[in-house]
Amino acid sequence: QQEPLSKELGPGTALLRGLAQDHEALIMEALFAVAAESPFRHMVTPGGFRMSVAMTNCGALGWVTDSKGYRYASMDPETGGPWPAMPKVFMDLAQQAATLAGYPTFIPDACLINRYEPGARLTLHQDKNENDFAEPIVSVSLGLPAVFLFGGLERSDKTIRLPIVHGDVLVWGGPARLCYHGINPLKKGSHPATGGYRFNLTFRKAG
Ligand code: MD5
Ligand code: FE
Repeated sequence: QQEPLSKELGPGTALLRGLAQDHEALIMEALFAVAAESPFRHMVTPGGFRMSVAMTNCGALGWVTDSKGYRYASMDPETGGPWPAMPKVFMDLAQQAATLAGYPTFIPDACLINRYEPGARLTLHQDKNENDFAEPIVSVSLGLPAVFLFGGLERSDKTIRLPIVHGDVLVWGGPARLCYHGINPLKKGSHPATGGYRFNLTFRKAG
């Protein structure tokens, strides 16, 4: 029996080590089905930088960035159609994690899927394109391990480094919801479930 509320990360968070492992095969199958419909792409930020992380989405809304800014959109700009539906195994896992963390009414309408290749990283940022910061974010890590950076409410606050591995699920709510965070450059490796990649699913209530 693990302690759901994370002491390392503080109030509002939960670190659920290995929660996604039981359903790993179904999750990977669903992830590849989503990517077959809305492929991974490297988006370009308003500042003109190509992101090293490749992204796609599923659910009613998807996070996008381009020359005009950062936002949630109901259509995939690459396909011109709606994002793929959220697979049931995704929704069930997100709600199970949120419930364990103390957010039993969480119903995500967006799942951003990040794909990291060796060297890919996410610099320190806040997630603030969602409408209601009282809603948590659930994050599921798959494949190669990574080092997660967790800071405070100011960019200059000190950060802690948290190693995260395949199957780990993190829940960010309450006072942690707007904390700065990032992912260190991915190290090269091979994982039985994902090959040379790390995938991360982030479930959000965006609208
Ligand atoms: C990742 N993704 O591993 C991370 C996991 C992103 C992103 O950061 O925006 O796609 S989500 C971690 C997260 C979300 C919301 C709040 C906090 C962390 N936090 O307070 O540290 O690809
Ligand atoms: Fe983020």
